[in-house]
Amino acid sequence: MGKFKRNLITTALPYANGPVHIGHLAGVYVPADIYVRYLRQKGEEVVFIGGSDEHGVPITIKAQKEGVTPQDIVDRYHKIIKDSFKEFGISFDIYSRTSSKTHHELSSAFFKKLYDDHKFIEKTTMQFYDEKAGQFLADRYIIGKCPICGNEHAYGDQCEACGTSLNATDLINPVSAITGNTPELRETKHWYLPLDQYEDWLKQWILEEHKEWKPNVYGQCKSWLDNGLQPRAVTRDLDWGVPVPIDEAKGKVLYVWFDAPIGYISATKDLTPEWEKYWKDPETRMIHFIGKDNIVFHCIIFPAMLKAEGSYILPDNVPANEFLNLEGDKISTSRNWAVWLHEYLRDFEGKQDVLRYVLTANAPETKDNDFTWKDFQARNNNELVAIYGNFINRTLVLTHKYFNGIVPQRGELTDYDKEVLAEIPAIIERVEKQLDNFHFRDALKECMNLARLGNKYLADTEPWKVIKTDEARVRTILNICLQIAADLSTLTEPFIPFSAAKLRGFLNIEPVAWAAMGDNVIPAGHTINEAGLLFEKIDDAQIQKQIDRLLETKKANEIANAKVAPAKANITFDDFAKMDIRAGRIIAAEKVAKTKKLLKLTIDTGIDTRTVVSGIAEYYSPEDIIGQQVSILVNLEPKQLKGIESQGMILMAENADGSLAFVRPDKDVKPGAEIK
Ligand code: B3M
Ligand code: ZN
Repeated sequence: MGKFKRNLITTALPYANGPVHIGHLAGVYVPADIYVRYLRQKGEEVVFIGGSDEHGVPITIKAQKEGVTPQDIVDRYHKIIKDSFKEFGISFDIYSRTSSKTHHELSSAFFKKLYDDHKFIEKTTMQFYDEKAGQFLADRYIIGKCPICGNEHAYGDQCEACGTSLNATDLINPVSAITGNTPELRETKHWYLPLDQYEDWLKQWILEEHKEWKPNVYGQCKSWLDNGLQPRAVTRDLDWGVPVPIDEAKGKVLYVWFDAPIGYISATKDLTPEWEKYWKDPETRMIHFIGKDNIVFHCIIFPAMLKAEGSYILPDNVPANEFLNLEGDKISTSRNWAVWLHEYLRDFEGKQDVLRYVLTANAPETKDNDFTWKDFQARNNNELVAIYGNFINRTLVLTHKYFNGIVPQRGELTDYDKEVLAEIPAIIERVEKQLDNFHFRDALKECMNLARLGNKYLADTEPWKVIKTDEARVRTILNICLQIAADLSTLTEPFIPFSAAKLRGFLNIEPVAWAAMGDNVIPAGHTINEAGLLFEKIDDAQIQKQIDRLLETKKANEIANAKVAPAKANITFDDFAKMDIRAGRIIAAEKVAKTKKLLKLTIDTGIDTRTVVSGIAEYYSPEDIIGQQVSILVNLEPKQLKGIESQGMILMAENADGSLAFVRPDKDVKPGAEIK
């Protein structure tokens, strides 16, 4: 770690306005947790900070939607989110929240210091105001077209499509998210951080001194800095947040992106009285794990705040990830297009590591990536079970079978044994190199190469055959396999900690330090435990259930979003009166042979009993509808359908997805009743 003595690792504070999903896990929390576990195994000093972001418009919008208070919302979701992270083994030293007293005090004092030091500029400007709602429209309360990328759904503070940070007045055709009205402009005073004054310093610090940052992060920073920075308001006309601690600003709160990153500091303060050592000593290495939509806040705005304050360190790196999509579509909370962590845990109990593994193997490190359930299943069955699990299982079973579960003494090594043993430190070194550079996918691939090496060694040496002629040789082979197994438990611990612990249980060993990996980690004569399965196959039915759930969501979204057909031209009353529509009753129903869609219905129309062929077979089965009432147009010209004369038409309402529902009297009426 060179010039540093300790590590401060932070993860973006998710808004406590909904549960967390696989996108959060893949983009931020799993990579951060891998990194932290790796540092801990190496014996480095590290604190791992997380917490909920409980302020800002995302919270108040959600509260308004549900008709509850913002406090209700944050209390509910803080708990759900915190529990999900815990279940997935995200090993925070503290998971805090920005509604805490410490945070209110600290962020308030931070603002006050900048204010007293004349670091802000005050401006009275015209801001969007919604007359009907009776409030200013800060941040997500205003929606319009992004002037940079044309996204129609950009917010007043940021376009999430292109990541640009915006001022509300930049938006094209802005409308209020509360009422949908076009807002008016009203005068209001706010405090601005003059980012333009930090431009030269930021250019030097990022573009010259941090060329090692990931290309996606460096590139975004460069493009903002090249375009020139503007002063940015850090206060808002809202009633939910940290009150601005100056008299003149009564009724205003700090901008959520001003207080939220200070949340990292307050969480550290809640964790330890020694918090200043982490935040003010240049020998601390601070790393922010975030998603790409948060880059501007962590690389430009927060550093400028820290610089203005003067006593804090700056991040050494900001390894932001791109986005994870789900089955080819952008993950979306409002469209329920997500795999929610609490639901995953319900459906795949005890399989946290499978998700951690898949999300890492397929992490959106350099570009957006796609999560599919088929890939999830394949990676579990073909990689975790077939490669890692298979090697461990064979090693343990053979050790029990031939040596009663006692690690055998090795004899003389062949050249091949030496070659295999030499490969272990080489793999460890490659894993390390990838982890040091935040390349978690490649690091995991290398780990699996150790399991592959073990499998190949077993397949090449064939102990199950050799045992018949040369037991001593088998002792050597299994001794080597057990060393590999023990190293695998250490090497994969950052990625799949639950399985690594399980494997240590099978091997009956304590955690091994990173530096102690290699040869002879498990001594001859040591007794291992009864073997179990490290991973289990996931079958098609389990996967299909998830896919079906998504298909249903897609359908529901299509219906919700479908455009209603435009109105037809007016008709006269006489035109309408020409139609003879009656209440009828289905007295018989059967499928029309060799068709998918058609049912042959026998209808009591009150006037007569007649046959109608209706295209409803995909939505209703004959036995379910006999006896039901319908509305029938009785004076429609008869028509031959599949050789049957259809005498009229049943009225149906058609959903956007083509599904059908009967239109019928809402109380039972006598067949023949006129519908008009
Ligand atoms: N709550 C945005 C987000 O959840 C924001 C992050 C704050 S990090 C200090 O993406
Ligand atoms: Zn945009």
